[in-house]
Amino acid sequence: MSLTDEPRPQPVDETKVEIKPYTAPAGGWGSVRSLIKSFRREHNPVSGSSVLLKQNKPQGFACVSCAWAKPADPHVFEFCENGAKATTWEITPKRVTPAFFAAHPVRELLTWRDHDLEEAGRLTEPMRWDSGTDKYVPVSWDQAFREIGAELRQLKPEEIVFYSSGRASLEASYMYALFARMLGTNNLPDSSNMCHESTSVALPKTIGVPVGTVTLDDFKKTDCIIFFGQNVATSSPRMLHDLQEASRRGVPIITFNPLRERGLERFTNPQSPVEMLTGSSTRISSQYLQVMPGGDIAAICGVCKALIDSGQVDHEFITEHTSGFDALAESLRNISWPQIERESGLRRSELETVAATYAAAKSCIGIYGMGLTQHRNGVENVQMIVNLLLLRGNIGKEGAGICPVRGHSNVQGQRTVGITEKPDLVPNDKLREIYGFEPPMKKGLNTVEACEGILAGTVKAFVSLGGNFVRAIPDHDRMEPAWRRQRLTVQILTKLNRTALVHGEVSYILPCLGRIEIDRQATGKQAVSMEDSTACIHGSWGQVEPASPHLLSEIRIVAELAKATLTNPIVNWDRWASSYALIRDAIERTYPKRFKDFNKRLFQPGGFHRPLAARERKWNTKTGKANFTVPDSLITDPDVDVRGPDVLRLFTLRSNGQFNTTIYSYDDRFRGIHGTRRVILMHRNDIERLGLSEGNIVTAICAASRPGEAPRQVAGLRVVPYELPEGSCAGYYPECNPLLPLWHHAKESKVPAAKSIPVRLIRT
Ligand SMILES: Nc1nc2c(c(=O)[nH]1)N[C@H]1C(S)=C(S)[C@@H](COP(=O)(O)OP(=O)(O)OC[C@H]3O[C@@H](n4cnc5c(=O)[nH]c(N)nc54)[C@H](O)[C@@H]3O)O[C@H]1N2
Ligand SMILES: Nc1nc2c(c(=O)[nH]1)N[C@H]1C(S)=C(S)[C@@H](COP(=O)(O)OP(=O)(O)OC[C@H]3O[C@@H](n4cnc5c(=O)[nH]c(N)nc54)[C@H](O)[C@@H]3O)O[C@H]1N2
Ligand SMILES: [Mo]
Repeated sequence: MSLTDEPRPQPVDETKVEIKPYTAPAGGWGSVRSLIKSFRREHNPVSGSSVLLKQNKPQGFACVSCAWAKPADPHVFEFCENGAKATTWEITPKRVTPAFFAAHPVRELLTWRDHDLEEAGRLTEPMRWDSGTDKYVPVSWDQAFREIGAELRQLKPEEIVFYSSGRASLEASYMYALFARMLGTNNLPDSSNMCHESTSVALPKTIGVPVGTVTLDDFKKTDCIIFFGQNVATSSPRMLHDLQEASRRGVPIITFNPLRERGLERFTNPQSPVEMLTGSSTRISSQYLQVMPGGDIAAICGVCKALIDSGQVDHEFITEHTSGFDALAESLRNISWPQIERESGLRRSELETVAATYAAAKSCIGIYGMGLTQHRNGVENVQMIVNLLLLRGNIGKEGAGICPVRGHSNVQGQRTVGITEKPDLVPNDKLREIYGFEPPMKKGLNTVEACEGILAGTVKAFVSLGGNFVRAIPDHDRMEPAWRRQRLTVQILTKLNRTALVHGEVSYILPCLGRIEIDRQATGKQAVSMEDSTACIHGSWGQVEPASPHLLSEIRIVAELAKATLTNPIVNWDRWASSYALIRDAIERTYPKRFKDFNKRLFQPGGFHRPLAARERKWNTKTGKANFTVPDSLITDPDVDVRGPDVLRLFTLRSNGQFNTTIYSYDDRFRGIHGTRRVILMHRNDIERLGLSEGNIVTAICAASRPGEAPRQVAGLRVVPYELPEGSCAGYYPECNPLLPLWHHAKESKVPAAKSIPVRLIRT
């Protein structure tokens, strides 16, 4: 199908658009009102609220929203506005049944918006696309597995991709990765390839572990927090409790973010009756630096330079524990303050203030999110934070450490149990020893490479364990037509989304249980487990009746796919799918240190932490030390040659009314944007300079396209003045993804550079 006749979602009715500055703190009554609205919308007032009491509790279920840590001594309501929205969204009484698909051909559904597709409700039965009627029609589970198995067996293993979004449990993910490897491929890309892969590349090289080193306890003891590019009130709101406690102790919280995010300024705890009644709030950031997007390396260089110049580094730690300090110090001497100021967009005095606050603190935590990882130099960004922390010995001591805030609730855990395209991260010897097969040693495809394979026609089948791949990736207008040329697409989902509609020649939707639902197997009710952002592993029990009697668990679906596809039945997949404790035993055998006494420790209050050498100041790096890194360049996109006064640097954002491609509503409360997502946030001076006015409708065009490439553009964006640096602008993900070229990604990690897209705006 050509680009021009691809059905597109209809724009939302914009008669109710309202844009007004939000001045209240995050949380508070606004958060309660927003929750009540979402309960009403899903018609789920009673069961919703009783289920919420079980959220993030021992013997309860782990929230399906973000990956923030769950305390051992939970609050009465251990959930936030967005966690509660995610719960009501999953346990909605609405259903997408075979009758729904009979009434709506796929071509029609392609005109539905992301929000409307998911809002239609939970999928209830397995479906197969019928080319004659262009509808999804019911298929029995047996037949679906048989046919998918037959299709997969026809293909070479390297032609098949097994994607996972980061929600599936440790048990399901372990089985899924094992299945792919037994078939003969490491093609196991996951959502973290678009997210924290820059972390997974940077941290092992510098501190010898692939994940963050802080625990919740460190938040209680820290003296200083530095926060880069993470929107806590929307993306991990439960962390606001930890920040609020720190702020009350007088701990400085220094924020680097181009946008003034209200949730990073003040917070009223909706679970505190006193704060709610008195309308009081706590400050979050003590210093807010509106860095230019992509300017963090320059900014951190400035802070490091100031520290070194004033002799405020921890020489003892540096000598004993690190390597590469002299090279870093030398390179910082050669970087001038005017260069730093130009690239960061910040003043020398502001960065010197940061250095002074940091130097006065005995311990410091460095927190970061997508604002750092989703850049061409995303890996160097993370390495710069490590530099900053190492200068004062802030790794491997109480109250200190590095804290990448992960996205999906089990994205970190999936990597821990084998979801990776990199064979050197897999315990291949153990797999040989336990299962007696030869694991594939060829590197598999990550997300960007899988897309390249789809464009080139070398990827012929795509199996998704959750997620909404075609909406999450860059370059929608090139990827959607290519996606259709695949032979087979299989989506294991809870809700309908566009990825299932832009199907291959043969296509299946396999509906699964959500984590909040009771999972009954032959040996009784089953628990599953996940790992949070602090490398803490928890169990989770489903609480509500399944959305449909026809749903299977993800584990059962993976088991059946493996049975139908693999010709060599080494594993007794049925036994595993009947008793998940046996899968946990297998995980423990494969990773004996990480998962010691897995079944026994699963439900201890607060979960259990996997061991991390860097927490003990043991450095599993090539040098045996923690490594400083010299940044290659202060410039964000050194190899993307676009200049000109009319080029703006676009960074894509999440709203408070979405979880990734799941759009709960068209309201972004903290940013004061209501009734639309088709906006472009701009500095007032840029609006004027470019001859535009507030409320104009513009088309954004990617300014970095290569010769011969079709123009990348998104039309119908409303100009909204906002507090962000001149020369930058912001818009929502996934609406802006057609502007992001597939090749515009972090150099080593290949995370799409969604926070720095050069664009021009044309008035329409
Ligand atoms: N409610 C909700 N929660 C979520 C999600 C969701 O969509 N909705 N998604 C989940 C997932 S998968 C993830 S990965 C996380 C994402 O959570 P975040 O890491 O918070 O991701 P974003 O919202 O994309 O943007 C992060 C922030 O980076 C800032 N920023 C942009 N560019 C730069 C820059 O160059 N430098 C600096 N310093 N800052 C910059 C933006 O202004 C924004 O405040 O949240 C998870 N939790
Ligand atoms: N421009 C731009 N692009 C981005 C980003 C950005 O900041 N800017 N962020 C990137 C990031 S950080 C990420 S993580 C990706 C997200 O990419 P994905 O993880 O692929 O996308 P999601 O939107 O989280 O997936 C939502 C779908 O998951 C399914 N689902 C929900 N719960 C379950 C479940 O329990 N089991 C199963 N099997 N399915 C379930 C539902 O059917 C739902 O439609 O997007 C990336 N893309
Ligand atoms: Mo993510």
